[in-house]
Amino acid sequence: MNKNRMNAEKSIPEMQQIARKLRRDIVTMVARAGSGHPGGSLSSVEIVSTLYFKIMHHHPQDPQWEDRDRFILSKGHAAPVLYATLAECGYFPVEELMTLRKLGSRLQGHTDRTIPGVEMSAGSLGQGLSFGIGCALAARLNKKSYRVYVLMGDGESEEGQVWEAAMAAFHFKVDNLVAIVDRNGLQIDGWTKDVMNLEPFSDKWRASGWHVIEADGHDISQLIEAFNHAETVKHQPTVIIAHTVKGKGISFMENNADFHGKAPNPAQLETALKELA
Ligand SMILES: Cc1ncc(C[n+]2csc(CCOP(=O)(O)OP(=O)(O)O)c2C)c(N)n1
Repeated sequence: MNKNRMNAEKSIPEMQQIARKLRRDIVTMVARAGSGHPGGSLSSVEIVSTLYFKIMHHHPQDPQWEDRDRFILSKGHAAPVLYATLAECGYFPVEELMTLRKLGSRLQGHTDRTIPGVEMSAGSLGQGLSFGIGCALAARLNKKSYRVYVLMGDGESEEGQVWEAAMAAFHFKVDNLVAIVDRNGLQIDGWTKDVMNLEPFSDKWRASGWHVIEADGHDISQLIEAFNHAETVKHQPTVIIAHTVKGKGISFMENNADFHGKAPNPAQLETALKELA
């Protein structure tokens, strides 16, 4: 199989530059739209960009390439981070990002499969892991070697379906799938520990039969190591608990649940872009 890793030769400083650019795109497109989800998009920037630029095998010019690794954004409200990354890879023009949430635009507020590079229409939380297991089992049945990556939120992990899927992945020994939890500690209504405590979180995954890796979700080297390590784990699924900061990179958005689903106003956008310059 011809496995092409896009820009795999990029250095860590170059990856950090890409992450800054993606953050600028995210806040700008959400501000232009006047609505959207910046907080959980900003916390996932390194996770998503490391996958697309360093780990996954995919062809932006051929989004349906059947041997591509699959990325499933289960927390579909974080669409801006996926759109910005796909555009940066070349799936569609970067200028199109500014049509986010506009009438007639392909780039709806939550991910839609009609967008080149988007694998799953999402937005109703809790479904992506089940979908990903289906893709992973299909690879096994079809004797394909592609891998499946599912990104979930920690608030999303309060959904019962996530744990049904966790059981199924262990039962079927799904080792070509990696779940990543963006563990930013916040959800729509505040801290997860106050809304529905998830701890002992990693023990729950372990008890469900998963191999657990913890990493700093903003440290690209740690993420690369975690994804490479995951590839060596056989006969059981792997979860990477990525510790992140919601709103990462913009002082007034960091750890602020207010910016879960709110656009910055023009003055706030100016400040944000200065911080990300
Ligand atoms: C089934 C379902 N219930 C509720 C919502 C509304 N909702 C959208 S985002 C969100 C919070 C999600 O928190 P988390 O998964 O931690 O996302 P992140 O902080 O990473 O953005 C909620 C409750 C939804 N989209 N789907």
